[in-house]
Amino acid sequence: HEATTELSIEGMTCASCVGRVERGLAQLPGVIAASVNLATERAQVRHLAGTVSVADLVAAVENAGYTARAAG
Ligand code: 9UX
Repeated sequence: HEATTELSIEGMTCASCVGRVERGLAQLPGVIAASVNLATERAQVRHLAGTVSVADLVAAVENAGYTARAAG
């Protein structure tokens, strides 16, 4: 089934940053959609349960050049 994971992201300063993070997350197998809010520095990731871990999502954001952690 589908699940949503929320991440807190640091380092984004413009709309292009948002696009980089969204594309980085969206290309992971199992991810259905990724939506980043620049103002709140949060990402909501919809994915198939069990296909991606928080660590996978964090790694994708870091590969795009930003810092992420599971949102509290
Ligand atoms: Mo523009 Mo966002 O260079 O890093 S993409 S600030």
